[in-house]
Amino acid sequence: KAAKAKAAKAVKKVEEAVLEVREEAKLKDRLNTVLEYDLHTTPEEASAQQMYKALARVVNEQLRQRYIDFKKTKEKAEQRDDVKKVYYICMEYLMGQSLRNNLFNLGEMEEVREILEGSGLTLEEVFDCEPDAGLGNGGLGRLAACFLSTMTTDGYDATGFSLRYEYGLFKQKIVDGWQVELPDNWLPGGHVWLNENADDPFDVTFYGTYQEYWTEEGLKFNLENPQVVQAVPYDMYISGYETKTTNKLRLWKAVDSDGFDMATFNSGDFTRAAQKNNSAEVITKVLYPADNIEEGKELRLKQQYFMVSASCQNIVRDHYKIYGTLDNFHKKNVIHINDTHPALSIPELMRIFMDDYGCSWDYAWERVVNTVSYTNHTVLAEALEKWNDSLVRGLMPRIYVIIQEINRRFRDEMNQKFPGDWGKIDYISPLGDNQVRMANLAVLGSHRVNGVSALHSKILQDDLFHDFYLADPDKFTNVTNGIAYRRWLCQSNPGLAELLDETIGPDYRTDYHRLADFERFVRDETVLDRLEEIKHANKVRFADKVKSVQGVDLDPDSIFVVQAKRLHEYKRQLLNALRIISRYQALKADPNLDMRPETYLFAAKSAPNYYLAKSVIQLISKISEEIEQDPRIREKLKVVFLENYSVSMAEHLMPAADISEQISTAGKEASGTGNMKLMINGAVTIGTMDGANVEIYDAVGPENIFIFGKRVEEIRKILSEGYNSGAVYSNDPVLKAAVDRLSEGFAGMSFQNLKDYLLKPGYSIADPYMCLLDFADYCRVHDEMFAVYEDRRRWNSMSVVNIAKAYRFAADSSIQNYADQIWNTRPVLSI
Ligand code: GPQ
Repeated sequence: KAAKAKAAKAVKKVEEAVLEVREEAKLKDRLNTVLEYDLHTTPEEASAQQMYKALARVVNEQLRQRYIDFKKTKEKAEQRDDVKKVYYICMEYLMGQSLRNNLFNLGEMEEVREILEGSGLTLEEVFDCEPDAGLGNGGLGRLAACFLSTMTTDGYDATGFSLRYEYGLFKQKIVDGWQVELPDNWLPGGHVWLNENADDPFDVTFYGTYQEYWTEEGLKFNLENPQVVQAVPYDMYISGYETKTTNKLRLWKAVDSDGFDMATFNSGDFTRAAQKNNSAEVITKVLYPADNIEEGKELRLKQQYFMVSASCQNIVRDHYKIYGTLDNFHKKNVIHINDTHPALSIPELMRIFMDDYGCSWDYAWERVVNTVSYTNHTVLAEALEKWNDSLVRGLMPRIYVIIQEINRRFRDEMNQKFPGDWGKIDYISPLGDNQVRMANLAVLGSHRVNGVSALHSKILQDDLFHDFYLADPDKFTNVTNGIAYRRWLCQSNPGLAELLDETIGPDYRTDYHRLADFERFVRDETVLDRLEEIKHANKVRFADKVKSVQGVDLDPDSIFVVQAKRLHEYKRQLLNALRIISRYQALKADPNLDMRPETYLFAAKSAPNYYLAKSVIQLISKISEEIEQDPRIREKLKVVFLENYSVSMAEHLMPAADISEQISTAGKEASGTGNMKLMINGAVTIGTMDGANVEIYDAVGPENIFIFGKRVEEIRKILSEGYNSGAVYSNDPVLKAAVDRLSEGFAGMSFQNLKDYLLKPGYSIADPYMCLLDFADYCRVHDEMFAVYEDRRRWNSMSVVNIAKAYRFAADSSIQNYADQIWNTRPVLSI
């Protein structure tokens, strides 16, 4: 029996090897075929663009095949009671480029490199032809992308749902220091990865006149003259690393279901006929470019319901097709709503269960709540979604009625828990002050709620959702964010990945815990020297890139200080700028200051209507401009604003950073994930005790990170006593000089507005994010850090610890936590 099993295993191995050889052979042949028949060229004559297109088509086809194969594995798992389908719904998926990622995951990089040798093209040239799929703003959208990719590597049956925006996040141009937005028309190069499924659309219903009436069978309703919009799915296949697991991201496009309005056209009104078509299709025209802020616009609400309705209908239909019942719906499915943007999933699932499948309220509610879980990503008041009652009622009359019923039952239930405490009940209800409060809806309609770092989850329990927490403490948990390290380390920093292969062996690529083994080399001088060389080479490579896209020269022997993230008051790019100003003033006073040259790299997009954030960009640009005009100073101090920050720029930037700036006001950054990407690439953090910085501190220990600034409790106390930025300013001459310099300005432009912001109460208090309060400590710790940098041995050993301890921030760890604590599911395939 044993011999038989052994033989069978051997046969299977041979079969797999044969299959692999066949796939390889197929790759080259298929590529040649596509080049010849579709693009009318040859491998030798193809342009980089053509080569990209051809490769993308071949790889997409391969993934499609793998997706179909994986379906069989999933079907077998349908009988297992420890496996669920995971649906991750998110308004944003910041995928970046796909070709490199897919070739890397499929193990085809070397082969393609060889194929290209005959063509005179390099891999990089070909990869550069692909536009980023920029279907997200920042951390939230990139997290969704990292999670989907990691769930796939780790063998889960996972599907992402989002929108097929025709235009992703705007392209940023800096004109005279000011951010200007250009449309991101990504589909011409990006659509090769989108597989249209025109024969699997769903109808989404908006508006209409809603009426309820009684019959013998009970309460019925009628919806007259609604607008019906078709949701057409476009599937992007998601590869995992060294696995057969293949998942998909399903992106919905809005299409007018009546198509072209022939009646209007026949009556001679062509323009109106065409416009009608537009009115539906505008829903998926463009991504809202705001991060951590909600504007309450009707089109945005339309986008949310459109995504949610199509996705939920799809999920319920697929479940019913397999099982013929909804009894086990919550035992077989997980619906994860990423922030409150998809929170309408809760009433929409209720609607589908009751109206489409004839279920009772209680039957539906039990299943919906036990299927849905919710992640909160911010505590900023301006980001908490509150929709006008009348907007919701007008746009989705049936959904509004369901929310009213949810609200009524919830208030009843809370009155049992907190009898007569109407203030509290009012505060946590989904309806109140003529608004639909999406966070309350999300919490009460989910069986689990989590924050994205230990500190943030604690703030949710103590503060934002405190009353919910009192009512049901077990509902709340923490899952610290993580990153797809195969992308952010193995792919984007091949030099470091190679060093890790040599020192700790390649197992860390599939088992993130193994990365911790690298700490053994903390005092190994050969390894430390290698690390120094790798970082330097990455800086040279990045400098070349910046030279070619922006025409700016960077000195790879200077220290690279990086702050790359959305531009926000709470992230305090202004604090960084103030410190640079004081550095500049010190140098002006003494141009012979003995120091290693410093390069400050900023990369950030601002929401288009966020005037203050745009001013900060302009300040940074103008400081940069003025310094460039001074030959003595520019040798030592350089400030660069990197235009159009994107996933692919981040992939070049992270490996080149020496210092990671994570300087948000304590309590404001839910987690941060750039901090993790920089850390795993060997940068050392200077940061506040905020978000995941706290856990980075715990992981690396106080000797391997630079912490400054007031803690959450201190800030809370100062705020309650009344924060006076003016007093801080008057008592610190260095700070005062830097702030005063804002009025005089840089390169001929005054920034009095920013000085006013720091010193004069405007809409809120002066200096609401307390840049001035933390300034002195920030400068002190920064000086300390620069001094340590000069001890290259010590610095590189800090780098080793940061890389090794970054295993804690692998998305695999986050996903494991979601699976265990929230989803109660397991992989379909394990690696
Ligand atoms: N985040 Cl609410 C966003 O990127 N956009 C948003 O609209 C909201 C949150 C971020 C958050 O600011 C970071 O601290 C997190 O690391 C990130 O989400 C992922 O959780």
